[in-house]
Amino acid sequence: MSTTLITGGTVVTASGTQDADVLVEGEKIAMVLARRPGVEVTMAADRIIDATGKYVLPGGIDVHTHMEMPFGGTFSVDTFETGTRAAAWGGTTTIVDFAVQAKGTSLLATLDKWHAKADGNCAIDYGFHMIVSDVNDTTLKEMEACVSAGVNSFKMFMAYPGVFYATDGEILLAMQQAARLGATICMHAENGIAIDQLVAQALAAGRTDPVYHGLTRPPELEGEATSRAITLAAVAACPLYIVHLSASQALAAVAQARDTGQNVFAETCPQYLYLSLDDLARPDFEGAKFVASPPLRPREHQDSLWRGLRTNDLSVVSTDHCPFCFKDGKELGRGDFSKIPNGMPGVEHRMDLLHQGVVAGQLSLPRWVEVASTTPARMFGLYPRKGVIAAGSDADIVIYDPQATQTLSAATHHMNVDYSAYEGMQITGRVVTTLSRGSVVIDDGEYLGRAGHGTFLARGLNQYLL
Ligand code: DUC
Ligand code: ZN
Ligand code: ZN
Repeated sequence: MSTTLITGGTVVTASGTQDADVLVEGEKIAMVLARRPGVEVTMAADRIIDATGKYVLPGGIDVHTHMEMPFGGTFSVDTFETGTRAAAWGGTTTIVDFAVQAKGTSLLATLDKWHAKADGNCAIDYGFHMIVSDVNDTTLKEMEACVSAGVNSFKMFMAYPGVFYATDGEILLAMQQAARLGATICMHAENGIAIDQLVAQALAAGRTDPVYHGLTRPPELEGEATSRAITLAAVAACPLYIVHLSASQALAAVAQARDTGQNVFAETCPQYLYLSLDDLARPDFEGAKFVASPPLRPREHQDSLWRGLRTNDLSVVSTDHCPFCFKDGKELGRGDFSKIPNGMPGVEHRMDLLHQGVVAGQLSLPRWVEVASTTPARMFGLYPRKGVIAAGSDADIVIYDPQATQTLSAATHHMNVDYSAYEGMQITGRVVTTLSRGSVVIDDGEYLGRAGHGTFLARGLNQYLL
């Protein structure tokens, strides 16, 4: 069994920092040994990595990605191969992607299809959530088989009538079944019925630019849907996880539910922390690069999201990575914002953008690791195999240089998409080395991984349930 010793670094976990060396044996962490002044311990290993001056972190876990996702007649442009490679460049060592049930098809056939897309192609480990678009007796039964197959979280949509949308009654049925199974319902909480009316009104008035994507999906309709989802989850006694939360109204609803002790959790994404409606309003159709749902919000929402991350009303940061090229992708919506494919690239830059939050004083170092790795692992049943630097855990380890600087750009990123949402942004901090289950995937500007190294992760219970 090959051994690697990471020496001289500062191990950062959700519970604090420690000057410690980390010994890896095969795919697992064998030992974390604190360094004490005046005490010298020598250990032999096949490979020594000098992490002096660097952070040693548990690999990032991005629990919200869409590789090769069908959307509006097109597909998101990162494959499992290109998307997981880009993730590794940015220090993410696990993704949880969404299998998408098309209406009229079965959940289990959908799961097989997503396994076929990912199997043999991933550079890092991966799991799946299941998107339920069709609630009926068969799907409700199949949810149990999904849980047995390691997929114990189901996404539903209160948006996109006629596509993914589920009625309140259907949501209630799925929540009751999830409650029986100990599964979590992940909710896209926007009032799609009302939004569709606003979209029709805008288009009829000739308001076709990308900014109207944002203006026809007001934050109040995210707040309303979030409250409704929380109420339905309370009635069904079902764990609820609000995905891609963007609006302070939605956050207030989550905070209130959590104060009552309900099993309600929420994530936000870097785009809601750093970008705003002003980006959607960029001229010459450039705003299309920023079309995602929920939309980017007016800047004042950002402060409440950072605060929510500190108070744990927001407990996870994922990316909702769903990239469409500008050319031939976003351009499908020239002259009609409602035809712009919804989604933005981001899987590569989550750890860096959150580290920028540490630099700016928005998050502590342990909280950075907690929202980017440890809590996602616990929330989606991967802990302690993932999400921590401890003996017995998978050796998914990132060596991060907090002093390095970089400029984000499509010219240098590794995602398979022709633009960066953060073009020109200066970041302090950078991944130097990424290990996935003991294998070096990224080292000093070089990709050393391989498609097929990543394995499917059957996930267990949400570890936060009260
Ligand atoms: N919701 C997502 O989570 N991803 C892409 C599109 C959407 O609406
Ligand atoms: Zn969504
Ligand atoms: Zn998504």
